[in-house]
Amino acid sequence: MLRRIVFAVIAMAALAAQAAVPEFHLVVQDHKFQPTEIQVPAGQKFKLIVENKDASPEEFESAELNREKVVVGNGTIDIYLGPLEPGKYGFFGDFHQDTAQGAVIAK
Ligand SMILES: [Cu+2]
Repeated sequence: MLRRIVFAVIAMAALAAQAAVPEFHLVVQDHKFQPTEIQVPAGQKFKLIVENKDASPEEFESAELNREKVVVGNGTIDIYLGPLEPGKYGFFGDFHQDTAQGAVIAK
């Protein structure tokens, strides 16, 4: 019983820690990212919420951010990033590289 309570407290603490992370929204529509540039605070963890409004899947990919994550059609994913040094970090949609291009700008 005590163990169960301890787990519950840890789970709540983890949720509270996640809630404190600033969130930024990125939409995929017509195989493009909106917005194409996202400004985030440097030196801080943050959450990128990627919502795919297209019916087809897309993959958020960035060598500079060391991430590669599929978001299914009409799906949403969370990507935890940072802390980042100030600078510009390009990303792209691996399934539609011609049109899906963007960058995270850490300041
Ligand atoms: Cu890929």
